[in-house]
Amino acid sequence: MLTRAIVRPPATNFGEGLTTADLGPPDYERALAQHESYCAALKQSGLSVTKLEASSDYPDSCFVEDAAIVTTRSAILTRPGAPTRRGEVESIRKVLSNHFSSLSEIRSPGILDGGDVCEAESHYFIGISDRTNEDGAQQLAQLVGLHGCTSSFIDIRQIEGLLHLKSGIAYLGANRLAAIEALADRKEFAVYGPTLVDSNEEYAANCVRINGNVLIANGYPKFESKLRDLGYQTIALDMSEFEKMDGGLSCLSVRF
Ligand code: CIR
Repeated sequence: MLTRAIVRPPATNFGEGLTTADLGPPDYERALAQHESYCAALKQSGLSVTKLEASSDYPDSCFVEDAAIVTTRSAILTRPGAPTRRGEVESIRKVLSNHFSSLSEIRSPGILDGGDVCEAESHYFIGISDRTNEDGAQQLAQLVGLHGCTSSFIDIRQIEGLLHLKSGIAYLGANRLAAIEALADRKEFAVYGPTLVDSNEEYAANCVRINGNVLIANGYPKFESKLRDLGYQTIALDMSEFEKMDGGLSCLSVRF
C-alpha cells in the first residue's frame, strides 16, 4: 500500500527545460492546472502529498521521479543523466531525509534517471538509455540487491523517441505489465504476457498504478478500456503541457 507522494509544481520557466517533442511551447497556467488535477488524483488514490516549492533554477524539476528511487525498502538518490538536471537532487535529498534515516546514492561515473527504473515486486527493470548508463544501472542493482531484490537491464537506446524505459512500460501489479510494441517481445517481459499499448497510443504506456487506481493520460481510449477490462479503476488526466516537455505521468511524483 502506497501512502505518500512528493511532487513539485512547474516553475514559470518550465518551458526552458529539455525536450525533443515538436509540440510547441507549454502553456504555464494550463500546466499548473494539470499539475493540480494530478495532485488531486494522487490524494483520491489515498496518498498524502508533499508539495515542494517550484524551482526556476531547474526548469525540469517538476519531473521529480528522475531524482530518486524510493521503495518500501530504501531510498536512493540518483545522478540524473542530463547535466542541467543534476542539481535537482539536493532538494529531494532534503525532503527524503525527513522520511528515511539513511539515503544511498548513485555516484559518478554512473548516471541514472528514475524514469528508467521500473519496480515489479522484488525485481527491478533498469533501462539503459541516453540518461542511464551501465555503471549507474550496476550501482542500482547492487543497492537493491542488499534488500534481496533482483534486476535486469533493458537497453532502449535503439528505440527511437523513447526517453526512458517507463516511457514504454508500466508495472500494474499482480504480475501484469503494460508495454509498447517495441518492448513487448523482450524476453525479460515474457513471463508477464504484456498488455499491449497500441502504436497510436504509446504515450499512454507511462501510466501509474496507485493502490486500486491507475492514473492514465487522457485521450487514449483503447488502452484505458483495456485497463478497465482488467478490473482497474482508471483516472484519466490531461497531460498535454507536460507531454510538450517529454514528461509523462509517472515522472511528476515520487511515490512510496
Ligand atoms: C527531461 O528531458 O529530462 C524532461 N524534460 C522530461 C523528463 C521526464 N521524465 C520522465 O519521464 N521520467
